[in-house]
Amino acid sequence: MMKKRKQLQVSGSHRKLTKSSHSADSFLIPSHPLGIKPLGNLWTRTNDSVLSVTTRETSLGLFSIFNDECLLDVLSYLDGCSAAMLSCCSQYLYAFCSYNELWREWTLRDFTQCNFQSSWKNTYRKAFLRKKGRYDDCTDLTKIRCEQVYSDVLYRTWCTVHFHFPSYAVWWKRDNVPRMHTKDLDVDTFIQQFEKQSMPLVIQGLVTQWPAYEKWNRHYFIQHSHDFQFAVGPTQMTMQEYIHYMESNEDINPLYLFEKRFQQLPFASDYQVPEYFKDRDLFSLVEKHYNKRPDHSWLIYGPPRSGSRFHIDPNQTCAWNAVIQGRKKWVLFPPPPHADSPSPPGVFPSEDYSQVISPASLIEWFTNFYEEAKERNDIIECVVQSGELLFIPRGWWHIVLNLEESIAITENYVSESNLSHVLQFFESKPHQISGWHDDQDLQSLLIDAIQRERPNLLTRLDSDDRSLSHTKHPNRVNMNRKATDFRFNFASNP
Ligand SMILES: O=C(O)CCC(=O)C(=O)O
Repeated sequence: MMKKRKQLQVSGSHRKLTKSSHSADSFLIPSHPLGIKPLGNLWTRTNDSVLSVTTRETSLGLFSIFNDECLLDVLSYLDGCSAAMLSCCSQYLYAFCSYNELWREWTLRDFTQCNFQSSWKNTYRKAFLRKKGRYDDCTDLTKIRCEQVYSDVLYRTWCTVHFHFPSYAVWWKRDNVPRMHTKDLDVDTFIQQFEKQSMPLVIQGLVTQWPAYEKWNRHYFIQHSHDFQFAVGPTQMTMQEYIHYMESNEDINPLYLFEKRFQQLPFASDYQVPEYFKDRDLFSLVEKHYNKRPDHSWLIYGPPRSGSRFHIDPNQTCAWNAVIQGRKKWVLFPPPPHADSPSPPGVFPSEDYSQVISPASLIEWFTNFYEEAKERNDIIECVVQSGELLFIPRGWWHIVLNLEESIAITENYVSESNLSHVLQFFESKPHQISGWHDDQDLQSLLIDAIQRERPNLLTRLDSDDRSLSHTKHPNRVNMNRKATDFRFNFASNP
């Protein structure tokens, strides 16, 4: 069925979004289900524009002193019940109290388990009634029209989700990551030319050989996971619940399934660690000797618009990300050589890199910062297609946006190429070690396991480092190792 569209004018902030689409449809903007319009429409209305201005003030009362963004911030301190009561007061309050992202926030905050219904508002209401032991009143809520409400903030989020996202296609075209077919790439070439050179690479012809490539889809996942509770954002869902959420959500930044326990499920045997990484991961030596290791392997599943905000992978590890279904847009920036090197545009790490502030949604980053990012000559970007695998060297910034419903496997590892960085990180930032749920010191276990299995590797690192320390390389470790007191002294690790 064709979606009903209505010709509307758009405000300044929308014009930019609309320009990125080149189709004749560009000027046909769909109407909001509650009848909310962009602010620009207020100024071109002839009859009742004065009345409409008054409507915001009278309709919001004391709340009208806040601009739309602030008002949403203030409302986020409420809970669903107070918001439901407040929304009875006026059309504007109803419109703001219906904002999808607020109901999502309240639901995820107030209920540990949530079975997504047709919207976050309905999900909240049903979870609330269930908590009160009421199973009778579970019909979906009727929507009230808000024809007098003009708000860019309310309109833009909805419009981006339903209309603009596919029109960003022009952005996805840029691609400057080298691609190699596995038949033309032996392990040694990979190590020397990509891993050691810290160069991202797309490898083709590997994932397509896995049973997962043929088998993995919604139905197969449901069939083979039953009641398993997958980690989905801050909550948990069965696969069936998550697939229902993926199909029906209207979130600008949909919840992402990121599950490290998937190795317990039968379908985990449908892929194999590629030869470039297999038997090279030094954390597997820790596992061999101590029967534990940091988290390293994840199943990733999400709808269009979901993905990962800008970050650097934990513990200075390298990673690979294999796309089994869908397409992912990646933007990467190399590791900062110095602590004051520029971060990606719109991304603000704290001084010790333990926290990163960036736009709340991926689309917001692409809308507001991608053009600036494109001007940087160190940007690396690509769309990884299903059946391809991306190698991400240690320390690279990256943002990942799913262009379609996408399934991927990712694993992080430490090899000879990044061992010195990993050890340096453990030494300098022990409180930032991630994915390690044990009281024992990970650094000691890693060094001990390497000493038992690959003693020459530590000797080699030591002598490499001694020669480098003569050149006073600013970020290098200066290692003074004995069997029991392996220590690093180093400059801070960005
Ligand atoms: O969303 C993705 O597929 C990328 C995941 C990622 O960046 C990571 O695991 O570090």
